[in-house]
Amino acid sequence: MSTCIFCRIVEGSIPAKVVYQDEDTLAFDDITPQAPVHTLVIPKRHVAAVQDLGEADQALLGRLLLTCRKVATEKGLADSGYRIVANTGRDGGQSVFHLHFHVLGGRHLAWPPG
Ligand code: DGP
Repeated sequence: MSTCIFCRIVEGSIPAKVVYQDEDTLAFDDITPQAPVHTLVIPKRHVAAVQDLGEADQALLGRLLLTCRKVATEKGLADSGYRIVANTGRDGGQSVFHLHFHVLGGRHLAWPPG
């Protein structure tokens, strides 16, 4: 069994509120939501962070962003807008080292981030 929390969600050994999935990507609601909509979009294959992606991952990256778009649309954010965030590494505030995009919306999101 994997030691990575998000790999375990992919395997189904940790429960999650799954919003969408396809062959390569999985979307599930964040356990500590920071906005009315807060969904995480991950690759099913383990990749630790954006920094670990390479040229061979172009199609996967496109698929991940299209899944973010699909989640945002299905959650009713298409007109109001939303934010996609990929915290990367220590200074980026990444706490789970399985690549994920946060899809946040349902309220006005301040800028710049802290
Ligand atoms: P980051 O700090 O960018 O690495 O974001 C990790 C996010 O993952 C954080 O918002 C909380 C969420 N999270 C951590 N563990 C779990 C879990 O077991 N289930 C779910 N649904 N979300 C989790």
